[in-house]
Amino acid sequence: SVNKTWWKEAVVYQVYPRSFNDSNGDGIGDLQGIIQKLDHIKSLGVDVIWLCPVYKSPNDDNGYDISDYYDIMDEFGTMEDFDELLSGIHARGMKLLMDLVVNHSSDEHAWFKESRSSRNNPKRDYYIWKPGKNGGPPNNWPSFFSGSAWQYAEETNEYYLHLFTKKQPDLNWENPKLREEVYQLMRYWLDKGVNGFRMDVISVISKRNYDDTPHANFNDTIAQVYANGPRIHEFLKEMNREVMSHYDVMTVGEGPGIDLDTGLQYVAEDEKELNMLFHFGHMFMDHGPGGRFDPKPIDFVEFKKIFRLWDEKFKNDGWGSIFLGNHDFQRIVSRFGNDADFWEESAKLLCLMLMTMRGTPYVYQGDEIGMTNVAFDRIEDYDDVEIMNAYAEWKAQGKDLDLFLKHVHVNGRDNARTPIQWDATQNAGFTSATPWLKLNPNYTKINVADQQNAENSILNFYRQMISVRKANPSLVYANYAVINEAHKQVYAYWRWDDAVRYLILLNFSADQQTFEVDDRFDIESLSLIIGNMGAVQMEGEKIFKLLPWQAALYQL
Ligand code: ISL
Ligand code: CA
Repeated sequence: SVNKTWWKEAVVYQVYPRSFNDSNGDGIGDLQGIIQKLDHIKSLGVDVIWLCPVYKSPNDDNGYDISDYYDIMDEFGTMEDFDELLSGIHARGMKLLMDLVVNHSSDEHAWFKESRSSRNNPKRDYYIWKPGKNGGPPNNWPSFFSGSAWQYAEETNEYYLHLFTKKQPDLNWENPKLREEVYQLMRYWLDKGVNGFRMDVISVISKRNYDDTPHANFNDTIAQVYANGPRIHEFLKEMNREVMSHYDVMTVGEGPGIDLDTGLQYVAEDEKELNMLFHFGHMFMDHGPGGRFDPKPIDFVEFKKIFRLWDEKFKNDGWGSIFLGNHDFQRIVSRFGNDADFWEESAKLLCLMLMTMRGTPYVYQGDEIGMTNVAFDRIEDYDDVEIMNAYAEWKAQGKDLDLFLKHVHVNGRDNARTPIQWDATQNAGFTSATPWLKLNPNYTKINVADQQNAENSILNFYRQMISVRKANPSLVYANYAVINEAHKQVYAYWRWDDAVRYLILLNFSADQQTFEVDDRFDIESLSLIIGNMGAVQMEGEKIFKLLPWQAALYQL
């Protein structure tokens, strides 16, 4: 929308602590490790750090299963370390966004231990308990991470709901006491000085009736049964009134099943719920009906269309976020770029796209040096619970396990979770011990130290591109219009406001492309602001000849 605020103008950097930097030689990234690298993050020019969960957790889903919301995970350090991290971030003029995971807790949380102990425990109703049906679970709901979403608990002869793993029981948002507990823990962190929250699977906290899902396709079950439940907006308004409205903070909602019809209501300014959303259309477009382990090719024209439709949705109200990857998906250069023949060029092109769209850009750790997907040849080398559960399911069903491993190479979440490649020394400078997840063996070629010294590196391109965004605030708010959306290889768009006009050209292909711009604006006087290989050659008044993976930002 037109109202200007700091979080619209911010560039966010996402840290996945387990894989960032190990300070104490146990093979696991930790808070002191992040503190040691704050100058690296600051050097990018970003404003906000989003820290994936660091709360106390038995780590069934790497911190997305929280056993104490008021404490730090042992492996990551102590509350003193956290306070030091927060003040180190603030001292450098940056802000900190915490991950808020309150659709579910860990089954090792004290609330759940009480809840499962007896049917009349005062905490019973903090979770969702139902009697079984015909000797089985209460309904046919599937979990995100394979199998039924219900787990039987002997103590009380009932089932509890877990949309994710069975160690992630869903919290019961219908219970006002539970909601007050959530608001209280949010205030605890905000009172410490954190600057906002990224809200994990916030789209699924309000449950519908517990009828069977009629859908065979899991994505339909998410969209029509799990997401956008009847009280979701009531809960978010209450949360905003009780908590966020008392602080100058930013919130970004995450969640599958939020689509173009339902998205605006979460972030429209008058609704007073959240500030912005991650939209996921482009993140699921290469998942077949069987989900991420059923890959299909990306439809590039559809990719452009998704960004256009969301931009239209938020142009007068609400706000979007611009991201191409995170800890749940592939490496962006392997997925949307070309990590074989045009690794450097395409990584820079994706950066140029991120920093020239309308919305708040998010950079995931390691993308600033073009880290790539990894292909371990043994399933034992993987760690992610989503991969391991799906593997067990394929095995039980007698399906082709070599094929499964191939799908993991393409789409597994561990692609984005291999440790950050700081330098070319043993273990990439990430740890002095055996890392919790193997490094990508290409760390001798792709690492921060080398790129630090190379003027034209991907790393230095990220720094330049972020400073270009800062120097051109119109890139944050200006109008956006895609040019020739039907073109199968080139993504081109105009950005403009009363003061300034921009043209962005991105060749998403390994071939040279001839591209004609439309005549929305006269392009007689073009000046190149930045490109990944200089200015684009012209062949006529409005015709550009783009080299493979060439990207350029012009001012008119
Ligand atoms: O990647 C997905 C499915 O294959 C997504 O649907 C993803 O699981 C979903 O967006 C929720 O992700 C978030 O919550 C999960 C956690 O495992 C992810 O890491 C987190 O980003 C449960 O807390
Ligand atoms: Ca450590």
